[in-house]
Amino acid sequence: MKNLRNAIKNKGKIKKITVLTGSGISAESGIATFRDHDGLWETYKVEDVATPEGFFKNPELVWQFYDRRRQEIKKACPNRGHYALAELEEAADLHNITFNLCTQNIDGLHRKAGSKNILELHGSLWKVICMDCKKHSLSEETPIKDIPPKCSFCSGLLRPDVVWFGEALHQDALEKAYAAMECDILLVIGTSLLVYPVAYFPFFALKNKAIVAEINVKETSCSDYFIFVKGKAGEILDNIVQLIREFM
Ligand code: BV8
Ligand code: ZN
Repeated sequence: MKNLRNAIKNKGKIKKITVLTGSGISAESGIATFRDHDGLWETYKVEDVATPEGFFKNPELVWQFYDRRRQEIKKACPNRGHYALAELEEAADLHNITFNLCTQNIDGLHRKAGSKNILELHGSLWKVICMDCKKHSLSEETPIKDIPPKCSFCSGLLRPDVVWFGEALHQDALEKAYAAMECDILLVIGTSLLVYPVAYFPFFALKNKAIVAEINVKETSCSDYFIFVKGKAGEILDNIVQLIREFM
């Protein structure tokens, strides 16, 4: 924390703060991450449940995978880490500091905790798209009665409105995310930084002379490039937010 304090002290006026989160921030809410020892990719093969080819081959299996996550997430509550970020956004707003929260998570817990300016880079578990009429809609039925679910307008097959491997992120989300990386402070929280193009983002921030602090329970392959703060998001984010507020 001392390195972070010194970096912020020497930074001068803070005008823009960005946060980038991954599944680790929801771990203390009881939601499985992807690549930890008990992660989702231990039980399911990525190509079967998180690619368009997998969905085309077996939409039922893919919907069972997402329905199981919806059931888990429906029962989950935001943890102190989510709330700390919502409080940081509030404090930033009060001090006319621009705040962006970019998340790879699709669980909706940041919104539940009160965060407002959220960019869901990989989509949302609670939104669906019809493969036929392309209608986008909200879908909160949990558990899903008829798997795979059909469109109530044209009875076409519905898919989760998430970005699978091999699918491009939505252009506007990408543009907004790159713009958000031009900031004074970037907090990278609970992500292994193994998925692209999101894994590039902290390096864009570095190039823009941002202070990049990585909060994680263990070092990642990128930790040497950032100010690494070891700890659980739900336990240390309050202190980090407190530290940043001192310099607002
Ligand atoms: C694309 C779906 C191109 C929704 C997900 C270079 C450039 C571009 C693409 C690629 C590239 N190289 C390779 C690719 C292809 C691929 C890719 O990145 N592959 C990787 C595996 C090598 N990328 C893509 O396919 C992307 N698409 O670029 O398309 C294109 C362009 C034009 C036209 C067509 C195509 C799409 C990537 C998105 C894939 N979808 N999810 C869902 O089901 O959730 S990715 C999936 O991984 C999730 O979204 C997840 O958020 C994301 C990242 O995982 P993490 O969140 O980091 O989770 P993980 O378990 O890995 O780590 C958890 C961390 O938390 C750990 O570090 C742990 O220590 C920590 N932690 C645990 N507990 C705590 C904690 N930290 C703090 N506190 C705690 N308590
Ligand atoms: Zn339809």
